[in-house]
Amino acid sequence: MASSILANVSEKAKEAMTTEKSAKVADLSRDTRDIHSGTHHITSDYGVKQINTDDWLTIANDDKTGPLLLEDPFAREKIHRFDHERIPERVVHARGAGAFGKFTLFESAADVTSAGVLTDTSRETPVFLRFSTVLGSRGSADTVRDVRGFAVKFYTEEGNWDLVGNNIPVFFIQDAMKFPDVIHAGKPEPNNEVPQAQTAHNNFWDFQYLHPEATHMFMWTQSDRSIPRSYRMMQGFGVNTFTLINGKGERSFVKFIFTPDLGVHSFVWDEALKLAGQDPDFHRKDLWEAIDNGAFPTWKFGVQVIPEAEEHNFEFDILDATKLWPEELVPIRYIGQLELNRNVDEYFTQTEQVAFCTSHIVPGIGFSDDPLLQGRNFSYFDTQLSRLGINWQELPINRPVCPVMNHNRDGAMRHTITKGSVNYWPNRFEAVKPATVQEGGYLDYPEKVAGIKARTKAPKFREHFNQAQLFYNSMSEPEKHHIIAALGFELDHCDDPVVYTRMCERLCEIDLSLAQNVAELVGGDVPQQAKRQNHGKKAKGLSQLEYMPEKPTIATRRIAIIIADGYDPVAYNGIKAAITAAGALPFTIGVRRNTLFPAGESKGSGNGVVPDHHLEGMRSTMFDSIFVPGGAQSVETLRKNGRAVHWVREAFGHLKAIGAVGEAVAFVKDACALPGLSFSESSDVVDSYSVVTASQTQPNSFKEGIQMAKGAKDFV
Ligand code: HDD
Repeated sequence: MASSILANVSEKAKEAMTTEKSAKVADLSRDTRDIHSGTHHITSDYGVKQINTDDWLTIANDDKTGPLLLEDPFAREKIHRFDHERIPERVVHARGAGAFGKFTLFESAADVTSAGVLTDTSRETPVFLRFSTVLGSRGSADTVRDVRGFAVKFYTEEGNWDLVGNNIPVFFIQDAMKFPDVIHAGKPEPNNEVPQAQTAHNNFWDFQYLHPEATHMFMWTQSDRSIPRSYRMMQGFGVNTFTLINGKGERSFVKFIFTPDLGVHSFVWDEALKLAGQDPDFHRKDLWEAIDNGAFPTWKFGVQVIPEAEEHNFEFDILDATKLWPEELVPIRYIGQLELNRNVDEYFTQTEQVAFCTSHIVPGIGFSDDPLLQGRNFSYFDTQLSRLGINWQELPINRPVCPVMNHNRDGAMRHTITKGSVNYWPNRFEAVKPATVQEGGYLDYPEKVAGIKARTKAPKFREHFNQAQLFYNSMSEPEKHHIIAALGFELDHCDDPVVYTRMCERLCEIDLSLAQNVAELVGGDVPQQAKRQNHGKKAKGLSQLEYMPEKPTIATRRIAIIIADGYDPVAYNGIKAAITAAGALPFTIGVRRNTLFPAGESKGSGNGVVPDHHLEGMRSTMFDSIFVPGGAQSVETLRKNGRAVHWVREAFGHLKAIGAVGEAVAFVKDACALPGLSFSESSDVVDSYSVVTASQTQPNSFKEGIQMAKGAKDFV
């Protein structure tokens, strides 16, 4: 199968996965049983071997089946277990996918923190990362327009550090107390539970208008950031402002950032929409397959640091989660790398039961007075109580790799057996006592706090539009078009004129032409005047076009090669070799999945190829690019096949690279034929392919493959 084409890497990766056990993987093996190792018999949960797990004990007669007996403990146990398989899904971020990995540092941040995980460059800290969508329920689709969760559990030597972030650097609200409102407004409406995993409805946009503070974030969600091509190709942000404390006791404010080495890439909206139906597990599978193939995704880890004394030097409040810290003002210092290198063994016990708490920090890291973070610190522990119970931290995926010892006891499903005659401190034995700071104890930063008790925030929290403008101004032209189209789509799904009319007014506070374009589309009043002058400023790092990989690559991209009987074998083999050499994944898509024969060969010749899929089984949306080799008979068949024509047209509509040689060149041109359309000539395309695939290990193979394919005749 095509997915095993990274066979060499894959074997190495698999070996690494089995031999190189991180401290966490070794820890998990204590609780892991393998149904594939050794011979096992089915037993009941209380250990008795069973001889029949299909037939409930009954009173049988020769010609009659009798009533089932309630006395059957095996049948009852099986049904009881099944009835209780589900736990409450997460109230937000219910749908997700996770993987194990490691975190390493290439530069110590000892000048700003004493945290071992951020200062000890010899360490490899095991991590578990769970990606998620926010609004959909557990069975919803991966590719919907939504924020993506990026939650990292660092199993450090000093305890677990949970960094529970998103792929967007800001949030909808400033105060945690509004969280139930923003989520209720985004989730399905309460009367009919519609729509699923969508923000395209009245309530969501009603909320957005009524909360001007949400303006900056909704601009991000309407951008391409909320329809990522892959979890592997999006940034991760801690969002909230945390603090770092160094060995001298000095405190700084900090934001945490992960930037993917593969670059930041997105779908076009039409692809995302279709994929939600065609392959709802697209992102989950993409992550799984990449790791399984040894193409381990990596991110650079960075910090933005503001010394405590400079807290008030900015025109925005640095504790306001609806604001980012522009890189021009606070540069990102990249100090480490995160790599995912191991898939889970079991979804439920690992990805579903993993539980994060923003309040879980380690010495050297602290909170700030960010009012969103403070509320989050209460909420996460609380939600784990209802999802998993009070002993949730004992679950294998959640327990730390460092020793845990204290006087907490009991509770439902307690697992740990603690020996000894005391369970309180102080005790006459001096057993299990607090640590000193020198022994690694967590020291709370002695922050001076004074003020009037009131439900209010500092004045800078009241400005909501500067950064929404900054974001929009920083977009490239195509990104601006996408935002207009996205708002057009979302507000078109709102049938209450109050909602879409008001939203068009709100857009007028960002940019007049944005508001005009959207209002035209959705039927709002087209404004003639801006409600607020656009300041015209731009910032670095907001347009995702700035995040192209250092060396352009097509590695891990999925490329479909479409053929029928009579295909040109030289072109077919050439392009396949080229794609493989570049570390991308070729998938042969045939008119059928039974063997297809090259030009001049027929059944019985022993030659031919068994396609990975057939044209009806897949869609162009599932691939990053398509290629059609020549071969008169093959191309003729494809020309007459409506689905084949649709594949090419659709890929073209999604602006994908399409390659063709020989007879297929005319086919591709005809399939995409639109008035005024022109194609780049062959050599340009070969060159641009070579540029994007130049690889250190096999510098010429891709070119050679392409040349081979090109040798067949014309090339598009
Ligand atoms: Fe949250 C889950 C990210 C604000 C309350 N949140 C959750 C997850 C992510 C985030 C990635 C999924 C974790 C996992 O994979 O298990 N949340 C964020 C970010 C926020 C944010 C980046 C803004 C900076 N969240 C936020 C607020 C509250 C919550 C203000 C409540 C006051 N979040 C929760 C929760 C969840 C959760 C209800 C549901 C499941 C869970 O915690 O474990 O407690």
